Amino acid sequence: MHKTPETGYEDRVSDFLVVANRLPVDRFVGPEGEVGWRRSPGGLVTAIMPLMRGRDGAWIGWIGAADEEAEPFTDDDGLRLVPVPLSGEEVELYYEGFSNATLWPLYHDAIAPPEYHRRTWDSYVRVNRRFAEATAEAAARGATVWVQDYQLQLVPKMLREMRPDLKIGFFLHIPFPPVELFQRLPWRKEIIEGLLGADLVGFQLPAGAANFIRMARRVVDVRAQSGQIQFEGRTVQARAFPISVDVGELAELAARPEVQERARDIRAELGDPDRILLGVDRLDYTKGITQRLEAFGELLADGELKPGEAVFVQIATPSRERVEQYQLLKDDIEQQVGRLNGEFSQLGAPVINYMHTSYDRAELTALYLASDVMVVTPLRDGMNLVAKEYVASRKDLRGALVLSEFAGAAAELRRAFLVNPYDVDGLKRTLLAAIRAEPLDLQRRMRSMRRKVADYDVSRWAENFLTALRNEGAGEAPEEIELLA
Ligand code: ADQ
Repeated sequence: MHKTPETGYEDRVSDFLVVANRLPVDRFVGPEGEVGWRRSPGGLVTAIMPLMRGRDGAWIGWIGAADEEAEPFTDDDGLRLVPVPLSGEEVELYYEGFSNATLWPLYHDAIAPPEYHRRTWDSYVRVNRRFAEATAEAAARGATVWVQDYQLQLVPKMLREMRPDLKIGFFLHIPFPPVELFQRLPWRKEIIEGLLGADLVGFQLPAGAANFIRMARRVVDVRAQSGQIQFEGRTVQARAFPISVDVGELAELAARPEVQERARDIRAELGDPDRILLGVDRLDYTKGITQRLEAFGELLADGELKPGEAVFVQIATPSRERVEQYQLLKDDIEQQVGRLNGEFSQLGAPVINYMHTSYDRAELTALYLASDVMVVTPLRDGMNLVAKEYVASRKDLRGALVLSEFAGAAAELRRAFLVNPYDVDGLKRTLLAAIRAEPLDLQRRMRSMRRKVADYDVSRWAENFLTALRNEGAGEAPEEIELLA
């Protein structure tokens, strides 16, 4: 498709486009060998679908399988999907390499040492260009484009060069790190300039926006005030839009009799212990899984908790399994679980139930309802949706949330049992406090946290972002920026 001189971009149809590393669908092969696409569950697609209705929306992304080409297609809900192909080598270099072995650890305070390789960077540039080209091909004149996350930080600038008529927004789902860390990146200038190609750059927290503005001042010498950056004759806004969950969906699931029945069954299957502690995470070193299990193990070793009094259920979704740090972590957790169970379990009653698998939304909600203490202790996390999902599903006002101070969610969920996950003694004390809390105290805390989550769910998050992109305004300005600069 080429631009026709008289008409501009009339052969391109979509006026609202989401660009993300992955398409929100999974491929499946039916009983007759036929290939189909199933919508993959996820907050982002749920939030964005209503906004796509009534517009010619399109989603640009990778189909999740290497070396496979697929034509654009429309799914059963009328969403146009535009696949971007990746070769096996690009999956290794752009995705597993630069995105997940460089950017992911660097943006999470270098919890694991980030790797810097020119070869993976080159691939990141190439793949970002391919995403930008696919978007430029599909977007109607003056369309709104919303680019998602750290894998695609160069797309805004590339796309603006190809299509200056577009409105471009970018949202970063993970933290934007402090200058001291970000400046290690050999390609820091390219990334900052890539993001400055957008009209609006959104972050989970005001601190992320502030870090970004400080870094932009350093590397490209821009002027900035109250979240407005002047760059190359344009204004770029940098603001916080804390993401949330689909509160209605979770409330509906939690109210289903079969989900509540399943929650009771889960408790019975675990031997009806006094307290069930639950962790639900992607298997990732940022999530603090080993730290929380260590604290739990010490409580058993100290005799503060008796086996049978409390059971820990840890669910870890397989993730990035070909990246070395993730393989090491998986082995560490398996060893730790084996050691603690060997030491403290009684026959048929393990103290830790560890599941390395994914669950559907109904089963996950049943687990939330079955548990007494939800343990969310990341060492660093952009937001953490599990914490908000737990709150959204506990209409019964029961259950305690133990939450890391270093999760973005802690900025809103101030009535959780907040904890520094690096402090093993603090973690032990906080777990005990949550286990022993009075029902009335738990009710008060849960009521206050539920108000926060109900007031601002994922649809409002998406609407706020898009309104700010359209108008300017909305979102939270990075208030501390003037002091930090
Ligand atoms: P993630 O790091 O993936 O997200 P999180 O926010 O907790 O972390 O979202 C995980 C999602 O996966 C939740 O909806 C959860 O229910 C689901 N999930 C986790 N384990 C599961 C399992 N075993 N089975 C089924 N579902 C499971 C990134 C950032 C976060 C940010 C989000 C959204 O790292 O900080 O909150 O994006 O912006």
